[in-house]
Order: sequence, then structure tokens, then C-alpha cells
Amino acid sequence: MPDCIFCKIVAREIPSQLVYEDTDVVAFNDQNPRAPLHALVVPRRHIARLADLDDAALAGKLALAATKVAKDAGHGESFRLVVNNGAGSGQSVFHLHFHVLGGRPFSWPPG
Ligand code: DGP
Repeated sequence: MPDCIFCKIVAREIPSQLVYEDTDVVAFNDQNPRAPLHALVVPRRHIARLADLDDAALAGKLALAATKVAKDAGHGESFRLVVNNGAGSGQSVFHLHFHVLGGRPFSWPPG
């Protein structure tokens, strides 16, 4: 997707701090971290929103990659995954991404 910032990160056209990659999934640090660990786990192929994801295997790979990122950062026992789906939920980049947050306490319910 030509104008997608996360497609450009996946393609290494713009720099990021990669923390994980495999054939289907890439994870990199968020540029505006909200916790000591704040990484974004994305599919390599462009999928705009979670609601557009229809590949169960890829969904599992994203979840497993997110867990690995948390564990590798030393937060495997306490971390949070967030997916904003749609502008009304706070999604600002329309390439599916799981936020992986860790390293501080989290309140519930989220804001
Ligand atoms: P969301 O609001 O759920 O769509 O989250 C988008 C996140 O993407 C937000 O936390 C900031 C991050 N972000 C936006 N542009 C870039 C970028 O160019 N590089 C990196 N590393 N993160 C970005």
C-alpha cells in the first residue's frame, strides 16, 4: 500500500527499531512509547484493521509474536495487548497492529 507508513517500515523504506520479524510478521518499537515496553506487531501484508483480518493462522502468528516480544523484553508475566479498530477506538494508522505494552502497572478499564 503506497502511502502506508507501516508498509514502508516493513519494506525498510523508513527506519524503525525492529524487535522481531519472521516471514509473516514484523514488530518494532512505537515512536511514541506509552510504557517502558511499547512495540507494535504488524502483518507484513497490508490489512487495514482487525475487522478485515480473515486469516486465522496469521491471527495466531500475530498473537504469538506479541507474546514473544513481551517475554524477550522481560515482561512475559505482565503485559497488555491493545488493538484499536477504527478511528472511533483511537486507530490512527490503518495497517493492523497489536500494541504490546509492559513495564508499568496498567489500570482497568482502559480510557
Ligand atoms: P493507533 O493509534 O492504535 O493506530 O497506533 C498507532 C501507533 O503508531 C502510535 O502509537 C504511534 C505509532 N507510529 C505512528 N507512526 C509511526 C512511525 O513512523 N514509526 C513508529 N515506530 N511508530 C509510529
